[in-house]
Amino acid sequence: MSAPTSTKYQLPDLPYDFHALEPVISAEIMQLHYQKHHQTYVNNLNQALEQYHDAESKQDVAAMIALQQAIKFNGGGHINHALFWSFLTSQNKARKEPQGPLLKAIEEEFTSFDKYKEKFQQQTVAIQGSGWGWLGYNKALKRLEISTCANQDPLSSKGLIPIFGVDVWEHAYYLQYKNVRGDYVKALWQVVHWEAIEARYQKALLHP
Ligand code: MN3
Repeated sequence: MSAPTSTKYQLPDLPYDFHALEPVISAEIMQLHYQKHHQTYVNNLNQALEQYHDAESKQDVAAMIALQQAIKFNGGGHINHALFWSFLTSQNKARKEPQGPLLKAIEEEFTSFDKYKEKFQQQTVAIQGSGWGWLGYNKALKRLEISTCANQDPLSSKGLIPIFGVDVWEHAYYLQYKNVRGDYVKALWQVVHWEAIEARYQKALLHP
């Protein structure tokens, strides 16, 4: 009898071509970011989980604890990037701003969509080192919040449901924007898939 096959995480399909986000994000960046960076998080997550299950089967709690950082980093990298691809779309499909309940909630929280963009940009550009800027939903307080996370920490580590987020690791923009993170974050609004993000917000409202 063969050993049970454990579930392996896999690189999700990219919902568009590598050049779909041009000229905002070059095909070269997309290809490297998706095929190399995201794939590496997936591979390392699977490897860490395999080692974790092995340690668990030996009741080696110390080894299990030692693996938690690798699971957080690579697991976070995997789920953050899977979300990030879904937040973006080609310029001809991207809307300038959200509509409906999400727009209303943004206006209630930040006065206007422009004020939200300004605040989000400010906080996201100011992240020291590598990390992510997020718009999250606080289920307990029933409100939207801007938040930032270091490294690949997932937004769930702050108790928020991710609605929208931007990867500001240098690998996400350096080949095109060099060290000017602000230009990258500002340009990215042109390829935001608000329709998908509105759907995430609606789902978050229903989230148990
Ligand atoms: Mn990245």
